[in-house]
Amino acid sequence: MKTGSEDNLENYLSQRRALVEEALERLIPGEENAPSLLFRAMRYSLFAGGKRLRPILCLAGAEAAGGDPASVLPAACALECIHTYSLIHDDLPAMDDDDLRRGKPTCHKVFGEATAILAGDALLTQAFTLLADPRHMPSLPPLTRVKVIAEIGKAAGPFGMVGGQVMDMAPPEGRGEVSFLDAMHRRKTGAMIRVSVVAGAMLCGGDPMTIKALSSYGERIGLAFQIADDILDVTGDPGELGKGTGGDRRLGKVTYPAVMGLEASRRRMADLVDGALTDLEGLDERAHPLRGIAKFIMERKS
Ligand code: GRG
Repeated sequence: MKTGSEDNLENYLSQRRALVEEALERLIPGEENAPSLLFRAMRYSLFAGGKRLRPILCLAGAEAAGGDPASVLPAACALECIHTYSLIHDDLPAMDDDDLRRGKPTCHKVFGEATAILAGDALLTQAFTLLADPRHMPSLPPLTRVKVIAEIGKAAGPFGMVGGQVMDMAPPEGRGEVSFLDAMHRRKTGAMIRVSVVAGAMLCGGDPMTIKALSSYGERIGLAFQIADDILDVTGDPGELGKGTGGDRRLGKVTYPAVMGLEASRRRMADLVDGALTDLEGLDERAHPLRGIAKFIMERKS
């Protein structure tokens, strides 16, 4: 699928989103399962209307590596489950204490804290069931499956997102450096974005050069995504974002605009996106969606 123009990218994203929605609907257990409260809470947050960036990156990574995007849908859904778990936990009173997420009351506001914690736990574990169960992606070589599970576990866990979240809780005096922000966000936000692209390619037997290029691309757009997020918290429209703005400042968070100013943050983001596009230079037209997504990350409004 070509994504040369903005219209094409919009079409591409909405078609891919539809594929992901359909797969999530099919692969995530329904509310008829017991205990219904848990499945309701999991599905409430999962289907609250996210952009589905990580699963779409997984499909695009598969395509860039010459594979069939539809064949990696279970992994794409697993990535969205992990992401949704992280949002549920991040919104809890013990963390960011947010009332709105994806334009709706947060999970703990609707279901209570204990259920929200458990819904997050259940989404995380269900993600690894989706990845490991040989009924999903049945023709996948077992060693590839295990390697992908290990990569995703590393990105989600203490060496990735969870570690980054803990770094985010560090006292303010240690945090005012761009190098600290980069290190924290590479783990907190970037690791899951990077692994989404890489996992898609690995699952389709991508060659080492392609995986290396996609890994670097993913790392750069992961950081660009976070800078965009920080900028949107200052300049975004709460209606489009589906959550309030100015939260970073209220919580005393050290952000890119706070450390380097808005203009320098925008320049840094643009440089990262340029670098990500350079990473893709050796890949053919099957990497066009990834090129479009890199620009979308920089220009997004939500
Ligand atoms: C609780 C272990 C744990 C980790 C939380 C990802 C994360 C770590 C917290 C989210 C906090 C946050 C707002 C980070 C900024 C970047 C980010 C991940 C934004 C939300 O992701 P989107 O924009 O959300 O892809 P949608 O709703 O579109 O899926």
